[in-house]
Amino acid sequence: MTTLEQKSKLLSRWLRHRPDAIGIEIDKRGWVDVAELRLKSAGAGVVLTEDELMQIVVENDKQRFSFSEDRTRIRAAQGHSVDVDLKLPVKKPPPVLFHGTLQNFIASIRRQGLLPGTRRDVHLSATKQTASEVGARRGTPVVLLVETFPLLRDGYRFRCSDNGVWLIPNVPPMYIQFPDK
Ligand code: HQG
Repeated sequence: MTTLEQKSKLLSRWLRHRPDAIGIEIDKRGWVDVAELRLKSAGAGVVLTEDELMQIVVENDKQRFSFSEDRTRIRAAQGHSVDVDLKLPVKKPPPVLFHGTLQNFIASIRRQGLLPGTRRDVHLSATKQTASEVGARRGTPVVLLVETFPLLRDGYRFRCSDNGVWLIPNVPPMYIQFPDK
């Protein structure tokens, strides 16, 4: 039996990284046809009823998924590694944003700045607490601080996903404040 949480994780994987795993098509804006998703998912042995899908979207702790207005399509709000452009509008960020990471990455981040890795963008959080939780997924978190005004002044643009994650293509080291220790 696949639990709802497992189904939600599979959905993250398919909609962000591996549509090919079940043969669904993601359009340029990240949307997948719900009927096709349900059909292909069932074909791969994971039955997603309409109610379950609705529950996954509505109750997801981070609001990771959105339906199109007519509910015929679904997409992940952020975090893609597949080549999509969600066409999120540019938005003015708060003065300070945070990035949660691990000590092991700090030397590299000091040299290269924040890079998106396999994803489309670097993810920044509006609160220190959220950044700390992002870092804590993998170990003891280290929270970096990013002042947004100097980045805006220098031509960088921010976007914000439907679920409140701040996105930027990269952040060079000179804009990052590292903890002292
Ligand atoms: C690190 C979760 C070395 C970066 C969260 C991070 C988030 C570098 C890791 C979302 C580096 C990439 C994304 C550099 C960045 N050298 N390491 N130059 N630049 N890094 O998972 O931001 O639960 O791709 O610090 O809530 O950790 O999946 O990114 O540690 O919003 O919905 O490279 O994933 O959302 O890791 O997390 P990730 P992230 P979900």
